[in-house]
Amino acid sequence: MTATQIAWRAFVAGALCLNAVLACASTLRVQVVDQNGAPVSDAVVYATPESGRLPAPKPGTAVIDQVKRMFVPHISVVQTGTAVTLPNKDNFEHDVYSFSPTKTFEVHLYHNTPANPVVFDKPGLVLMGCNIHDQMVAYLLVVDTPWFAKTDAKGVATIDNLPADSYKLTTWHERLQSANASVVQSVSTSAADSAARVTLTLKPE
Ligand SMILES: [Cu+2]
Repeated sequence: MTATQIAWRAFVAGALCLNAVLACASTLRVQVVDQNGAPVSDAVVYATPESGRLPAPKPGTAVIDQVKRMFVPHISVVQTGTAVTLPNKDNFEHDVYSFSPTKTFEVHLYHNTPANPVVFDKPGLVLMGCNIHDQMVAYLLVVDTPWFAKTDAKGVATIDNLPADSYKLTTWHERLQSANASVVQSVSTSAADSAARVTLTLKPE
């Protein structure tokens, strides 16, 4: 985009804002890098309004598969209240459990898709495993905000439909110094799209 196009886009977005508050939402693009400046994939980024005012929750559903003795995806992020189904795509049984205080559960030895999803009703980190296959590990981050994303292979997380406001931007990655650690910084968004950069100090793989 040229400078003129950017200016025009900001102007149009600003004009829309005068007409309807909802039109003020924009996209926040977050670049996550490590201490060496390398892009970090599979980081979770979420934005919480500094005011603490969140929209009424609209919890949805999510899926974490088990494929070839692995959880897919390995990292997930959902809004508090989300019902997560845990289909077993292997032709042998898994026994999925978590001892995490955020959600303690066990889905006993099963094939196919369990009848009942697991509802994650508290925010926090959930570490899941399988009682049969010790190498199976998945992380699920449960967050109180609808504005979250995971970084792609280029270390970029894109949060869409983010109303213009001041936010606490929290970033989590499984290789931070402790599992419950996160990096928090402030970011202000406007009617135009905005960008942020987050640097994480990660343990070696
Ligand atoms: Cu298993």
